[in-house]
Amino acid sequence: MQQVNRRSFMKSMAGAAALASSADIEATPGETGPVFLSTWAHGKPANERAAEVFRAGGSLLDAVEKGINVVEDDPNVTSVGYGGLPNTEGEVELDASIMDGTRHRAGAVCGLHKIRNPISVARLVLEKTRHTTMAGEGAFRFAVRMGFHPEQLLTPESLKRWLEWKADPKRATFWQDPTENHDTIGMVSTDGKGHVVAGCSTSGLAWKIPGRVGDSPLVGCGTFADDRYGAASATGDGDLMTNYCTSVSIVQTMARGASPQDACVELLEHMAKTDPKNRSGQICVLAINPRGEVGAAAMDKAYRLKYALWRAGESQLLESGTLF
Ligand code: SD4
Repeated sequence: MQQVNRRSFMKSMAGAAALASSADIEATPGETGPVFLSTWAHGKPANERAAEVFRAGGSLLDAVEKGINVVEDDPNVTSVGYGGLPNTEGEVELDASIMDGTRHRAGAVCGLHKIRNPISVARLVLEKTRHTTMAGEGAFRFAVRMGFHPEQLLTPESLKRWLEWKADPKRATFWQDPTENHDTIGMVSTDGKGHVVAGCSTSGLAWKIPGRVGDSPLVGCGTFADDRYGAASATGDGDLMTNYCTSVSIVQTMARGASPQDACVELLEHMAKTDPKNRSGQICVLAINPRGEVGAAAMDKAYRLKYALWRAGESQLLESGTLF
C-alpha cells in the first residue's frame, strides 16, 4: 500500500483550529453508537435530523434520507433541492444517490426536475425497482408515479440570480470557464454496529449546460458504501472528480487497511500527482469506517471543506485540513 504522508498533510493544515478539529476526530478509535458525517454547514441540521430519525427507530437509510431532506427543503441553500440554482435555461436539475452498505445496492437519479427531494426518489429507485440509476424525464415520471408532487423549484431569490446571470454579457459559462456556485449535501454514516450508508444530493453546478450530470448521482463517485470497509462521499467540482471515482477509490483504500483520514488524503495526493492542475481544484472528500472513525480533507486552501460531525449526542461543525 502506498504510504500516505500524513505529517506533511497536517503541516499544511491552515490554522490551529483545523489542526485541533482533526485531532479530535482521530482520537476516537473503536467508538460505538451511530455517527453521522456531512458536508458543509448545512450538514449540521441534516446530521441532527438523521440522528433523531435513527434514535426514534428508523433505519440508517431512513436517517440519511430524512437528514438530507432537511437541506433539500431549505430555500436558503442554493445548491441543493428547492431553491437550488438552475441550468443555463433556468431549469433546476437535481442529482442524488444513496447506497446501502449491507446490500451493496444503490439508487440514484440525475437531471431530475420539478421534484424537490431527489434523495427520496433515489431511495425508491433502490427499494422499488431493479434499476440503479434513473435520469431526466423518466426519473420525473417515476417520481410522480411514486406520489411526489411536481412544483416550481426556483425561489424568487434563485430566479433573480439566474436573470442577473443571463443579463450579464461577461457571464461565465461551462463552454469556457467554470463558475463558482455549487455545493452539495453528502452524508456518510454508521450505526456503530458495522453497517454504513452514504447519500448525497445536489442541484449541481449553477448555470450548467442542460443535461450535464455531476459526480453526485454516480455510484462510486458521489457516494459509495460497503459494510466491510466503510463509506465515502465527495463535494466540489464533479466534472473533475468523476474521472477519479473518488468515493469508491477511498473505500478501496480503506479496504487495504488505511484509516478514513489517510484514505481521503491518499486520494487527493493521487489526484495532485496525476495532474498538477488538480492542486487548485475544488475537491473535498469525507469518509467513515464501520467503527465510526472518520476522515475529511480538501485539496486547496482556497476551497476549504466545512463539515459536520454528529457523535454520541454531540453535533459539531469542523473544518478539514487541505493538501495545498
Ligand atoms: C457537482 N459535486 O455537481 C457536485 C457539486 C458540488 O460542491 O458538490 N459542489 O459537480
